[in-house]
Amino acid sequence: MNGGPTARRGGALLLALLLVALAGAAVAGFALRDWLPPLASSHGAGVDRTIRYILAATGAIFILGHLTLAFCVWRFREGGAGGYRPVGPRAEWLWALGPVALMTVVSEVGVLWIGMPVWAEVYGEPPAGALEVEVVGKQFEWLVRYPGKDGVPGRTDPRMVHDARNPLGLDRGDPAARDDVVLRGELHLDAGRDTVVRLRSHDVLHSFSLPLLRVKQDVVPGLAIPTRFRPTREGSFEIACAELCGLGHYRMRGTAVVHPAGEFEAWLAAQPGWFE
Ligand SMILES: [Cu+2]
Repeated sequence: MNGGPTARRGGALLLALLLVALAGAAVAGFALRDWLPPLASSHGAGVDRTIRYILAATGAIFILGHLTLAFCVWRFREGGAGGYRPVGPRAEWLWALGPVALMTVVSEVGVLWIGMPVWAEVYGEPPAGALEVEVVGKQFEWLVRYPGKDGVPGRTDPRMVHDARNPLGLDRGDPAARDDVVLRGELHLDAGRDTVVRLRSHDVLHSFSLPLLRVKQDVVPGLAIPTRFRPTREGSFEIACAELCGLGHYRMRGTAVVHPAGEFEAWLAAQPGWFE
């Protein structure tokens, strides 16, 4: 059903306006509020910068695309001034390859340029004096271990794991293991201090996520994966599992307590070892 020239004109105009309105609504949705949660780590500023860059770059392409589409719908409508003209293969290639080249520049050049320094901060060599802590994911909780007063993490053995008595499988026979501090669902950090969290899993894939600290790292069975960050604000922050890991995934949460600068060591010294 084509309708008369007036109906076709009205339809083209309506569609063009709808496309412009969609683009406008998308811009308003992002511009009316800041979607990123408050920031509580130093490298997180770089993560936010990367996210905002991608949003602005792809957003500009999105708007440009919609305006071009709206223009073409109106200009080349049936019976309109532009009329319908088939394009040659050269123009088709240009329109196909142009966006690919543009997206390559946006994603490969821009993201690498802004993101690589952040990557180096998260996965580079930790500075001397960094706080080292182990976090183990298991269905469905986070286990946290500090090496204790001797500063040496003790041996663990999967055969010694007992859900209530020895969740980490600490080897009682290893003197270094006796003073290891083990906590369930509670990670304690020192404000302003570089921290390296070594991540392990007891069962399946998990993902260690501290949204306000912009930390998210997959936890892979068989690997000990370090992730580095420096908390900048004291307080309590949510730890979440960001990888669907089973029926209880939704309740695999914990709390990261960031102590005021200088108070962490006193807290740690007051914690008894698991076998003490
Ligand atoms: Cu999980």
